[in-house]
Amino acid sequence: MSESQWETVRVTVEEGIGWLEFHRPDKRNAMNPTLNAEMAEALQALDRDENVGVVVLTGAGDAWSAGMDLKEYFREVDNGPLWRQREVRYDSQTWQFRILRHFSKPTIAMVNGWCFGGAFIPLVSCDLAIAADEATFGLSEINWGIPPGGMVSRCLADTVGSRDALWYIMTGETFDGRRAAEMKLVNKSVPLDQLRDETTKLAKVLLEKNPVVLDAAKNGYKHAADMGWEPALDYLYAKLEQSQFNDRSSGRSEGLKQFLDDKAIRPGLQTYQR
Ligand code: ACO
Ligand code: V55
Repeated sequence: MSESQWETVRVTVEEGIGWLEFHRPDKRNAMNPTLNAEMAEALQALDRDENVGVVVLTGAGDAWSAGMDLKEYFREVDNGPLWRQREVRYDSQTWQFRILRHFSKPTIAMVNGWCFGGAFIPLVSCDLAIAADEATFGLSEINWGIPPGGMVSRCLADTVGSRDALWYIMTGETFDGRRAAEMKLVNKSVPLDQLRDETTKLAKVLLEKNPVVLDAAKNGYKHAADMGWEPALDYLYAKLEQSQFNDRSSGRSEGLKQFLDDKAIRPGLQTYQR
C-alpha cells in the first residue's frame, strides 16, 4: 500500500499490523474535513488488505489528536450553507463512529500524546486502547464555549462513570494516561518509550486468533449492549452461527479436536493452533 496516498493520514503495514496515523503533526493532528474524508478511505483500504489483521490508530509527532479542527471544521463552516455543516458532520461521524466502531478487524487506539474533545470518539470507537503515561487528555469544549457535541458524551457514558465524566466535561481539566487507565477510558497506560512495544505485543495476541470469530465476538458484544435481553440472546446465537458459516477454516471443529481428541491444548489456558 502506498504511504503517500493521502495528505492527512498515513498507513504503514508491518507483520499483520496496519498502523493508521493521524498525520497533521503541525496542527497537533486536529481533525479537519480533509482528514475525516481520508480516514474513511484509509479504513476501507485497511479492511480490504489481506495482510492486515489488526489496526492501530495513532498520531504523528507529539499529539494523538487535538480534536476537531476549530478553524476548518467549525469557524469556516459557520459562514457557509447549512448543507455544508451537515456534510462535514456526516463525514466525521462516518469514520469516527460508524466505520471504526464496527470495523471487521480488531482496532487498538495507541494514545501517544494530546487527546482532546472530538478525539474521544475515535478513541472509544477502537476496541482496545493503550495510552502513554505522559499523554494528556481533556474535554476542552467548555473552555472554548460549547458543550461536548457529536458522540463525545455518549462515548464517555460507555466507558467512564458519571462522576468522572461530569467532572471533566464541566471543569475542562486535563488528565494524564495513568488517570485515563484508572477511569477505564483506556485499558492501560505505560511509559511513552514502551508504548509501541506494548501495543505490538497486544496486536500479536490478537493476530493469533481466528479473524472471523474476532469480528463476530467484538461486534456481537457492541450491538448486544444496545439491545433488550431477548433480542440480544437471539442475535448473539445468530452471530455465533454466522461466524461458523463464514469461517472457512472450521476453527470451532479444530479447536474442539485439539482439546478433546488430541489433548494438545487446554483452551482455558491457550488458543488453538490455526
Ligand atoms: N484546531 C485547529 N488548530 C489546532 C488545533 C485544533 N483543535 N489544535 C492545535 N491546532 C494548531 C494551532 O492553531 C497551531 O497552528 P499554527 O501553528 O498554524 O498557529 C498548531 O496547531 C500548534 O498549536 P499550539 O497551540 O502552538 O501547540 P502546543 O503544542 O503549544 O499545544 C495543544 C498543543 C494543547 C493541543 C493546543 O494546540 C490546544 O489547546 N489545541 C486545542 C485543543 C482543543 O481544544 N481541541 C478541540 C476539542 S473540542 C472538539 O473537538 C469538538
Ligand atoms: C464535537 C465533535 C463533533 C461535532 C461537534 O465536541 C462537537 C466535539 C465529531 O463531531 O460535530
